[in-house]
Order: sequence, then structure tokens, then C-alpha cells
Amino acid sequence: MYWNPRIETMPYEELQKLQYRELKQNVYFHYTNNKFYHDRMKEAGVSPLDINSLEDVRKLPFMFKQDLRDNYPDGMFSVPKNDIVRYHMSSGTSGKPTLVAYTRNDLEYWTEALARSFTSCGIGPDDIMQISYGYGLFTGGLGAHYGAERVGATVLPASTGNTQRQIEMMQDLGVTVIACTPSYLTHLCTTARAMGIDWRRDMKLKKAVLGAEPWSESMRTKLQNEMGIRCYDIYGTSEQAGPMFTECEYQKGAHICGDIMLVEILDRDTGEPLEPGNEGEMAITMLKKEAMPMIRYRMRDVTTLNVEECECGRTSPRIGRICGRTDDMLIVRGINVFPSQVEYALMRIPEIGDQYMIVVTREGDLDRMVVQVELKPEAFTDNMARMNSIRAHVESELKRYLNIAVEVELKAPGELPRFDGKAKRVIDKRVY
Ligand code: DLL
Repeated sequence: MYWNPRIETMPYEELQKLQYRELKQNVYFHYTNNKFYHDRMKEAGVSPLDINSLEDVRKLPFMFKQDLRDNYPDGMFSVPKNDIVRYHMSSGTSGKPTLVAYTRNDLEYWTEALARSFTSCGIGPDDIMQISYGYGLFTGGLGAHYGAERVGATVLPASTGNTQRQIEMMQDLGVTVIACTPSYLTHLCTTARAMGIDWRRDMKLKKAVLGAEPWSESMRTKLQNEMGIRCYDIYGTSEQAGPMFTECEYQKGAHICGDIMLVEILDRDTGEPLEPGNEGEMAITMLKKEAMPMIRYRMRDVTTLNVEECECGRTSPRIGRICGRTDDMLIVRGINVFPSQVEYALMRIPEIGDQYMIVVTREGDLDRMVVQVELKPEAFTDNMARMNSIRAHVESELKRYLNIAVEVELKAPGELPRFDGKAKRVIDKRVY
């Protein structure tokens, strides 16, 4: 079943012609309406007139998360503010968040992409879909919500938290599809079992659409076998729009909507484009984005691109599983965390010295993040009440900057390891 058969099964050469036309138009649009992008192109010595084939995308300069941060909040818009109908936000690399703006058309093609994606994993009007991604500034909840409504599913906007109630709702309403992070589904799976629920006997769940954090084939096999369901990978980032691309029923990579987005895979070290099939960092160009330019944006996610026609008949290219990042971003309980944000928050607290360590583990099914921090000698004391109050303050500051609750362990001056070369600030003990 296709949502938009003309586009989804268009011969690849034809799709590339369409991509070229969209690219040229989009580059021209941002060049003429966006000072940041105009200057960036000028610096690179390139103008829209230089874009005369799809390969010419390679002449265009890259964009980075730092560009969004430097232009926060509104220095990156290509449309008048009245044309912006929504904002979402995700973590920046330090103090400031990444703000993404959407025009009505931006929301429309986002929903179209999700309608194609959900249809490709067999979701439709017969389904009751529980959206257990966070609703709010995070793109997961609202993004999946509009896509699910578009395909005619009955949507249950459960958002995150209150696991027992989520399970009761699934049972009472006969939920057939859930969209959430893979780690949350694992948690639901074990919590329900502890409540005496047999997933096959007591639930109508058939499918799960899982993303927003890395997961693996072995996790898929485990969840599918334990719950008697099919699990589909969904990929997306706030900069693109939000969750966007899922696997089809063959589960062999997430289908990209080629008319909406162009993917390049770059050599991790040199940034040079690689041929399909090679593993490297993904750069995306949003071909229709109006509110702000998203052109050759360096995603920092490492994956592969497959341009072969899929067994499902779709000709749209596919990306493989995300198998790493070229920066140090962590995803903890579905929230993106940059070590630089932790440092930024800590260094503003007068009692804290300059050594810290982030330790991430998975306990049971949930991620646990502990930040170990050294106190300055003058702040270190054996007065427990004082130490507890400093710890509580550090925890609340970290929560304010990271949007996630973390535990803090205070250390005596000199207690954390020192490094001769590059400091190691993160120990991630999770296995996917
Ligand atoms: O996580 C959007 C999303 C919501 C995707 C719901 C899927 C489902 P951000 O908060 O901007 O957006 O985080 C984007 O999350 O660069 C990847 O590193 C990671 N990520 C997203 N999906 C996957 C996935 C949303 N399926 C960052 N596998 C990306 C691995 C993923 N990593």
C-alpha cells in the first residue's frame, strides 16, 4: 500500500530530476530571502546560477548546528514572522537551544512524509495508535500525531510518563500501534508483565514505531518475540522537521521521501561525498523547507544510503540504521544531551571545580545518568546538610539546562581521574 504512489514508485532517474528542480528553487529562495544564507553562499563563492545539476549540490557550503545556535532565536528565518506557525526546540550544544520554525507548508510536507511512512508500515484507519513520544517542544509527539491522523488512525495522544496508566489505556482501548522510544517500549513490556499481563493474550498491539534514539537488530528481535508484534524504525531530527521516515514492511532501512529531502553521505574525516553503500556522516538538504534554510546540514549521524529499489516497490532511497555519531551527543531517555551543555551548566556554579565525569548506564530498561563533580577546596566540607544542599542545587541547575533529571555525585577535590591528553568526560556503559 502506498500513500502517494506516483512519487513513491517514480523511477529513480526521474526522482533525481525532480530533486534537482526542487533544489534549485529552494537555494534561490533562501539566497534571496535570508541574509545568513546569502552571506554563507557569497563566502563560498557560489550563487544559485551555479546550480545546474543535482551533483552541483556539492558546490554549496555546509550548515551546522552551531549556525542555528549563533542565529538564535530569529536570525535564521527566510520568511516574515507572520508566516511562521509553529516552533519546536531541541538541545543545543551548550547554553542555547536549537530553535526550528515551520511555515504552514513546512508542517504540511512533514505530515505528508509521515503519512507515506505510516502507510508503508501498514498503519491506517483500522488502527488505534498510542503516541507515547513527548508532546511539546520535542517534535516526536505532535509530529507523529498529525501523521497518524492523516492516515485515518484513531490517535491516543498519551505523551510520556505514567507507565501503568499507559498500559491500562492500551488494554482498555485495544491499542494496535504504539509510537515511542525503543527503551520506553522495553520498559512498558516488562512493567506490563509485572502487572500480570500477557502481551499476546491480553493486548491487541500489532506494531510499534520506534525511534528518537539508537537501537539495534537484536533489540528488535527481542521485542518482536517477547511481545508478538512488528517493530519499525523511525528516523528524524528537529532540524529536518521531526520524526519523518520509517521502514516499510520489509524492515530494510527507512525510506526517505526523495522529493522532500536529499541525503548525502560524507567521509567522516574529509567531508567529501561518498558513493551510495558507504558508511559516513549524513548531510541533509530539505528541498521544500521555507521557514529557514536546511541545506547540506551536517547531521552528525553515521549511516549508509541505499538507492536500490526496495522489495516493496518503492524507489525512494533508504538509510540504514544510525550506527554512531561524529560528535559526542548522547541520547538519554530520548533526550539529546551534549557534554558541553553539562559543562556550561556546571561552570556557572561557584562551588564546583573544573573536573567532572558523566556516567550513563541502563538499569533495568531505563537510562541512568550520573554526573560526578569535584567541589572546589573551599566548598568541600564534612557538613552533610551543606553538601546535600549543594548537590540539590547542582541537580536542579542541570535539570534546567538539560531538560532531564540527572543524579549528581559530589567528589572531593582531586578525586576524579586526570588525563594527560584529551580529557575523557563520558563513560557510556549502555549496550544497544
Ligand atoms: O529525535 C525526532 C524523532 C522523534 C525521531 C521521534 C524519531 C521519533 P531530535 O530530538 O532533534 O529529533 O534528535 C535527533 O536523534 O540526530 C539521531 O542522533 C537520533 N535519532 C533519531 N531517530 C533515531 C533512530 C528526534 N531511529 C537525533 N535511530 C538524531 C537512531 C535516532 N538515532
